[in-house]
Amino acid sequence: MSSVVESLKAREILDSRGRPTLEVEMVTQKGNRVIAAVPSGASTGAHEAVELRDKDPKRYLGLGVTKAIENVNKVLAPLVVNQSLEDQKKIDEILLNRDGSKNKGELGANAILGVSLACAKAFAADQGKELYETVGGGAGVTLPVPLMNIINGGAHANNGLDVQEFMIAPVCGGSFKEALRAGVEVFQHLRKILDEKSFSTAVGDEGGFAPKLNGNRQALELILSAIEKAGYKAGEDIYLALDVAATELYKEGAYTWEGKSLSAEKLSELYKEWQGSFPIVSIEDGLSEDDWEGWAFQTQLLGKQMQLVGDDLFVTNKERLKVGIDKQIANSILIKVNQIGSLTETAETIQLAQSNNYSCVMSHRSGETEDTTIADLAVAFNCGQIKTGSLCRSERTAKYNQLLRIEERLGSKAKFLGKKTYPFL
Ligand code: 2PG
Ligand code: MG
Repeated sequence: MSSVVESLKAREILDSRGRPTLEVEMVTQKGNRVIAAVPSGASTGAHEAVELRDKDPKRYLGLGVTKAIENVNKVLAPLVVNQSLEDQKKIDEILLNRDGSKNKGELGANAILGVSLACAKAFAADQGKELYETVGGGAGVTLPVPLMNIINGGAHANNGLDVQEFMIAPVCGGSFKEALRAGVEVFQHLRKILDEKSFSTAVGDEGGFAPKLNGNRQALELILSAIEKAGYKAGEDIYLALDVAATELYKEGAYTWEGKSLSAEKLSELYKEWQGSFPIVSIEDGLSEDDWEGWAFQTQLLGKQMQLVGDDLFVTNKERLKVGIDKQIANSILIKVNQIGSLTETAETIQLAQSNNYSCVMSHRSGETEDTTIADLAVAFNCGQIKTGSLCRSERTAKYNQLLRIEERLGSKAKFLGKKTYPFL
């Protein structure tokens, strides 16, 4: 019996911030039932696909998603029921054509993505396989280096830190499982250190600690102490990574940084100086989403010695990535399924990046659910890196736990590239 959609429906559920999002439940003619939930960002890029919200102040402070749900149930479901699940590209084409807009503003990227991912999951279920085994032709064997966000700032906390995410990248241990353990040990030591210094150990949106510190540099120093206390070597076993999310700091041609106004050049030079003191291997959104000139300068200055990741800059969008490749801007792209809004387009962007030697970092959103799809996608597309938050809060650890299962299932086929992920090291 071939794999065909029997029925689907969307419903309103809650994300990890207690805001509504939607999930799509799909049943196949073979009788398999799957659910795909859609994540949601806080520091969203202006060029992301549209997340459709009701804007009805009487429900969930305007954040309800009943319109998007109606679009799934009344508009998309009739087009998808009875479709074969063998050809994801064709299904996504049907969804995109029905929307017809450039930014999915007609039906909502949340509506379209929910259906797109549910189809992929339903197909895997019908094959009796895991998602990572069917997406990308089943070629996925690479377990990602996890970029773990252990101190939260920016739009994800209210501690006044400019940098949104202070991450560790454990490359040690020879497997994802051992790298995960190293990360957890550092996280637990960081908790102790913060506690001893009478800093808050409460966590931000992505599960990293959110203490009120003297400045961005102190966050890096505390993390280095935690790495040492945990018995690892910074710059050998574990590297540091940042998501500055600088779009949030940008106003009228300058960046507000620790109370001062800095140019793109000055901010880039500061990152270079930091790299002299800290083993920073990757900086995401070091500059703002439309500051192409600044990005060109930064890439010239730093692009040979570290990973420069475009998040708000590229928004998982093939067209924007093409511009970046042509102008030689950045050397890496963050991949967020809901920034672009369908699985096929996500796959195309990854392919474009990989064939132009841009690394890919599969990523969660700050508003997540228990859905673990991105863990499978990271492996399926051999991204080599994943960013899925800290080592607490189940919506974050769920993805790590899924990667443990995948690594175990892959057995001797599993690859963990560790330090080789960063060829410039
Ligand atoms: C980011 C993300 C995820 P948000 O900026 O990279 O960490 O945050 O989902 O709030 O955009
Ligand atoms: Mg980001």
